Amino acid sequence: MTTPALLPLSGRRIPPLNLGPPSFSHHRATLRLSEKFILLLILSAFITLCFGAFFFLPDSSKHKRFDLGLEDVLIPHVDTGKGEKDLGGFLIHGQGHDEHRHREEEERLRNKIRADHERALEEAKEKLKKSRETIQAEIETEKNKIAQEIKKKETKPLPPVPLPNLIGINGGEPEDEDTREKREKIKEMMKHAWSNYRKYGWGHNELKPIAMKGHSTNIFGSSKMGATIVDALDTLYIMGLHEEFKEGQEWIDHNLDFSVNSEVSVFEVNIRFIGGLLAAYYLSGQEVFKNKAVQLAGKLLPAFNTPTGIPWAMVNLKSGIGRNWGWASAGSSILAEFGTLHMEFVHLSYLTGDPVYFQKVMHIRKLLQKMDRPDGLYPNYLNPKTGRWGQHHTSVGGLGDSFYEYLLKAWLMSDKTDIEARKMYDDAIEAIEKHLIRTSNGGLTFIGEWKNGHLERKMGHLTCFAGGMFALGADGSRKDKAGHYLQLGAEIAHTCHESYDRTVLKLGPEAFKFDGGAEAVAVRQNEKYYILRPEVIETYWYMWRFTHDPKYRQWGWEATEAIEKYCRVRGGFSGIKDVYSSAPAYDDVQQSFFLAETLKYLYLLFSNDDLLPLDHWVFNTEAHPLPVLHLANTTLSGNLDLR
Ligand code: DMJ
Repeated sequence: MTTPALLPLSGRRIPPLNLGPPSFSHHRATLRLSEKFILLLILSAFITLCFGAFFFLPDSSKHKRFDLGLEDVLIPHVDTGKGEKDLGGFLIHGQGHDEHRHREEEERLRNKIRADHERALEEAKEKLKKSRETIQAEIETEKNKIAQEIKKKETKPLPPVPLPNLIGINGGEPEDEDTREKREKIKEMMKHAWSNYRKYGWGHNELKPIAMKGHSTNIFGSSKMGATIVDALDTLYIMGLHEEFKEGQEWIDHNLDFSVNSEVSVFEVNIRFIGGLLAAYYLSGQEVFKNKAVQLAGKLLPAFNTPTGIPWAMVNLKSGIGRNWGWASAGSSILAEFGTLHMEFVHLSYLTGDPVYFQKVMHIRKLLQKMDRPDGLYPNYLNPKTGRWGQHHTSVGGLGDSFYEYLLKAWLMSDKTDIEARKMYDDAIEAIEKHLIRTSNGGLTFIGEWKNGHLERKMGHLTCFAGGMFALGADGSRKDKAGHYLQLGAEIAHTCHESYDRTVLKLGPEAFKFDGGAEAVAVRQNEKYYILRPEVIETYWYMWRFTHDPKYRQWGWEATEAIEKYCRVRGGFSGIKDVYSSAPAYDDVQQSFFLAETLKYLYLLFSNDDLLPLDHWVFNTEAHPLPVLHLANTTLSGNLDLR
């Protein structure tokens, strides 16, 4: 919007009407714009009045009137030092000067005032001639400009941080033809999943591959946050799918916005979005990912405003109001949710130099350390108001799983200096082995669920990740029990493979029993589904890395073929409702973790070990690789000295 030239005498434009500080709300900005029009009209009227007065007042009072009126409003007081006033290049002299020159000057002055006045009126008329739509569009543009300025001011530049050792971010090409072909096939599956999401679900959180449209669940809130894009980025990167990676980057740069009135799961957003963005940043070095991760983390912080500092399960990104899931025991927060923040939050403090993230997760750890644990086990539920445990249920599967994983990984990502985390992991695993791990009648090792002192002989697909965790934690274990833990990992991998092998489709059910004659099979109808989960393949991959036993690649390939045969549809990949049925129904969801985890672990299983080596990278629970940080002390002080 242009401002009419209100410059009657001084030749100096009156500056455009001040729009106020950019922190004013958009609403205020709209009002200011309307005020501008009103002011414009008042000023025009005022000039007309003065102009008229100039002609009708007696001669002697003209200059005086001029001084008192227009000068005060429009003319800067510039003292020339010669008893004269410089009025925009017109010198008005005192009495006794030549009458003729005086008239001429007066005439010129009058003409100038008239011309300026007419121009101002013309411009004002032009403005008022504009249609309502044009004016509204101009107001919108102005509002957007202000919003952009506010945004710019809010995004403080982050301090430059030396990148940790980033070894093996591409490569891994296998020598033998057969493995290379398998790896290529998995890459092709990734392309199929991505291109269909690109075509039918772009910007939505997930894809419905049968209906060929976008999909979402309540964990992502009510907004389109492109969960699949963020979750898939690092898989695209390591597969060398750089075009697709760029597409994702552009979407994130232009569309990923966290100022939305949407209630999201703190845990899911942390592992998928913050984890995904951080991994994409480390792999590609593109600042946009780091900035978005930090913006989002800021939106999660209000979730920690509870009487204990144990975060709520959900937070509204706009209002910062948090709450817990209605189904969780007596308003509790969930162990696997508030206990799966450490890796990402330590990286956030590392990248920003702001200890707040580190302090939040260390506070949780301190609180847990102080609490009594029934039978040495961590219950799945903790009330964030009272700081007391809810129901005494313990699981290495759903509701508990990644809490244990993150204790181990906190130690690994600190270059094994966070010995406090390692101790907590060792203690927890010892109690789990004692109370939850058993051998079935058929000789299968399984991890059951502990419910108020009773062991339920049921294992979830989610629990199968623990095979990989035991193998990963073998090195550095207490009393030199590395061999034992590697063996335990192998046994869990075997059991989970059995759970796949004993189905019709060779894909594993959601949960399987070791009870009443059942051996690694689902009994209840609502536990027979497979939703493209990664945990079994994740364990095959870790076991492959630590043993190079070819059976892990063989099992991984069986799963790949089954996914290709039964889950692949024209519009992507779908979960299936019953792995024991030869004519399964589709659930019509392509989960974002299929691209983030399942396909990534498969690709790594058929790659050489130099791709993302485990002594330099630690994978978060959503398979997003984060580099090991060589930190002095991240354990006890609460003052993070990261550099
Ligand atoms: C993933 O989102 C993560 O692995 C999480 O820790 C639990 N499981 C799902 C996939 O099954």
